[in-house]
Amino acid sequence: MKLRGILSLAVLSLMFLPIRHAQTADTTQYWMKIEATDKFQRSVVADTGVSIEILRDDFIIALGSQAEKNRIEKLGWLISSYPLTAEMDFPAKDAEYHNFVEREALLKSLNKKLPQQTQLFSIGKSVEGREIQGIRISGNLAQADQLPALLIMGGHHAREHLSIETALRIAQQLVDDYAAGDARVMSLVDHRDIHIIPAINPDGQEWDIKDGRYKMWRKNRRANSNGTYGVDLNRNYGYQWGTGGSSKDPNSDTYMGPRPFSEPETIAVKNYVEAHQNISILLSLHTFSQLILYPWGHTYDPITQQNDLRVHEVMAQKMAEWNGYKPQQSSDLYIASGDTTDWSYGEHKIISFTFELDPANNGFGGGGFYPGAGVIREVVDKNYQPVLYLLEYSDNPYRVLDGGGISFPR
Ligand code: 0X9
Ligand code: ZN
Repeated sequence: MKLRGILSLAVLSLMFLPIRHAQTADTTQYWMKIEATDKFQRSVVADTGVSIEILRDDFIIALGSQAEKNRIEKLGWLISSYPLTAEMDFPAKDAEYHNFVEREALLKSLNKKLPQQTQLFSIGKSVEGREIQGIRISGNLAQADQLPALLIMGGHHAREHLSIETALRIAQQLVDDYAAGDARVMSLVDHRDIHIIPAINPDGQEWDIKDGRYKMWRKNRRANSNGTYGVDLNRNYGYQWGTGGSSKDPNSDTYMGPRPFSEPETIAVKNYVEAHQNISILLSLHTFSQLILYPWGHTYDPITQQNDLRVHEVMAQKMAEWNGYKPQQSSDLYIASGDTTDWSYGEHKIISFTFELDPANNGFGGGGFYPGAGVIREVVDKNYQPVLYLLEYSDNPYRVLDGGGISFPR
């Protein structure tokens, strides 16, 4: 989604290689090339209900239904469109990604490796009844609620498999480094309470890889009242819900749901966060575009509280030194309401970031969401230092400013 210059038409046509139908059998989705050059125009486009997938200097690429395509056409901004029809398959090299069962096994093995410092948990069940599993890592589990806490989540969006894998592998790295006696990691783990929930949307993840074929699925697997499937979990959180950049249409990829926190997955996150008042920093992993985003996302206005704004800015800037991503306010991308971090900051004043991980752009055939297993190691490595940095400052994120501020846990 980054501004990367103009692609040639030949390259563009490759980006529209046919991909399997993203919705139910009777609902065609369309790739659309749309004229939109700044955040204001992108927000108007996002408001139609399409999901914006790629940004270029003078156009964007979005995915949406027939009705949404009509709306874009009415704006006079539709350059071209292609139906999303056939199947998209990827080579067996992607077997390195962990599916639901493999993830459960890996988490169990981490717990076995470090039984005194790790605990497995579930925050609740998904629409289809899968456990939304996590791992808690702390040198003092018995009194972890008294320690400063960091929450890392991945997999709100089904097709963003790399966000799940990165969260999982960061947990693995922490456990391995602790077990190997790494001094910095031991000291951080001993004095912190780390919560990692790799896959918030396990149904979507499993659906997207069913039969060994990627389906470009984004939402959860809620059976909507009109026969379509899915609510966009990153539009379903309850802070300024439904105030822009999300859709009321159940067929839309950015469907906000019938009410805030209508979904078991988002309510589970809400309950978990509210049960752990020591969480001072939250990191929500998504893909792709190489961005570090911070609130607000529902408005172009910056955070009013100056020290909160500065903490987000300074931390984002610092983390960018390691992962090379671009730090910016969420709405600089486009306005979207009901996302995780607007809620966690807006409702709970938790310092909150969304990372849009690799790759930088889509490449060919929708590869942005499916970059292959070859990128996993590099992406985990470049994001490990940012995570250690967040852990370091989770006792009092305001320490990154000169003046200090409130300390955690509150
Ligand atoms: O649209 C989203 O939910 C996120 N991008 S993604 O490609 N992973 O779907 C970005 C959310 C950033 N928040 C706002 N712009 N409000
Ligand atoms: Zn996402």
